[in-house]
Amino acid sequence: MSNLVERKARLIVHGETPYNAETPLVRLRAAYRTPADDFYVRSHGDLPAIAEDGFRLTVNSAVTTVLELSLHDLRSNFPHVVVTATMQCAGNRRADMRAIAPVSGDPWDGGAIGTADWTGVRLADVLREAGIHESADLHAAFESHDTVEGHPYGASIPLAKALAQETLLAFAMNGAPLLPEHGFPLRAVVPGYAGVRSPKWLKRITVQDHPSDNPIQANDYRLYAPDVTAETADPAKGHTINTMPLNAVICEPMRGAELKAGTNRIRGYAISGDRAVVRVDVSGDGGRSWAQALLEHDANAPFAWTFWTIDLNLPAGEHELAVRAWDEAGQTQSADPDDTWNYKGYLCTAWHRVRVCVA
Ligand SMILES: Nc1nc2c(c(=O)[nH]1)N[C@H]1C(S)=C(S)[C@@H](COP(=O)(O)O)O[C@H]1N2
Ligand SMILES: [Mo]
Repeated sequence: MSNLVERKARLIVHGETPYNAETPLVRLRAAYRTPADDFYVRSHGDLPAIAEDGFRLTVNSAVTTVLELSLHDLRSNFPHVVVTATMQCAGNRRADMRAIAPVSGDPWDGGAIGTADWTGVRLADVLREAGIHESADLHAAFESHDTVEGHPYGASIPLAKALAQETLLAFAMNGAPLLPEHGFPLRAVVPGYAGVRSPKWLKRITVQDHPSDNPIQANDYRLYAPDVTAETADPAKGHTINTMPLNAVICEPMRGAELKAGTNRIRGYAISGDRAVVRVDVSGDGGRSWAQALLEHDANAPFAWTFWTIDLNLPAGEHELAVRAWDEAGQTQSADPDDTWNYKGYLCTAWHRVRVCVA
């Protein structure tokens, strides 16, 4: 097994503490299921080292502790399920928004995303075992072992999503125990939602009548209008980012690549949080004309990305490649990052554009 130092060397590291690193795009496109060693890491605080032995997950109702589960209890008392799902940071592609005007946060390119087979138990099974009250206006609030600016990391999801069959408490990724930086020994996996709602290093789950009041939930990961600045932002007026929007990225060739005139293979991914991607258009001339890419999608994985491929005939010269996806509701992406710019740099979904030089 690799160690963290070896894994870091495979990624583009944006920060050491907290540790944040993304997958180079060419490597990302190499496998539909991203190897754990290549999977992006987004952390807000320390990387806690948790021993499996003493580990307990506490499940609380609003008033009392109802369940204390060891990893062994979780593994033996509930059916195991495997869900192939994409995890994506709400800040994926922030670098493209930063090109318009300054934004806060790490300048992620398109590699703050990855897809894995997550093995675990259904969160619904655990919550039902705890005898929770099932009501539409409740929330499942998570608390983790890592510390972020003096508080434990915490986030919540609406109870309906917590009870959805795709939502897991996962102990394995691609068939192996979670790596420490991905949440060992137990994390939530909330497919289709921004990664922030899939807490790693889980400690406690509370079913309550309001969203988590943890700063991560209450203040961060909110979408603001373009005229809102760091000085004027009021979290109450921001929109909580849950389901991820339609997006598409060119993984190959890389920005600035030098290509030979003639047929060139262009490859990438497309993704939507809760709708199927039905079409991907690729342009070799900055969006003046488009051709349809070939799609590759695991039919058993509604919450996983779509890979796409196209062979474009490119004459000599400078070209701007562009990609845009379409979803089953007939929605597509905006042409420019100006359209959705926000000072936090979240949800950058403009056409991904890659300039290349063809000789
Ligand atoms: N406990 C904890 N869980 C967390 C985070 C964190 O910092 N602490 N980061 C979240 C964010 S913003 C993302 S995008 C995903 C990233 O998961 P990964 O590092 O396994 O790729 O984890 C989420 N879960
Ligand atoms: Mo994230």
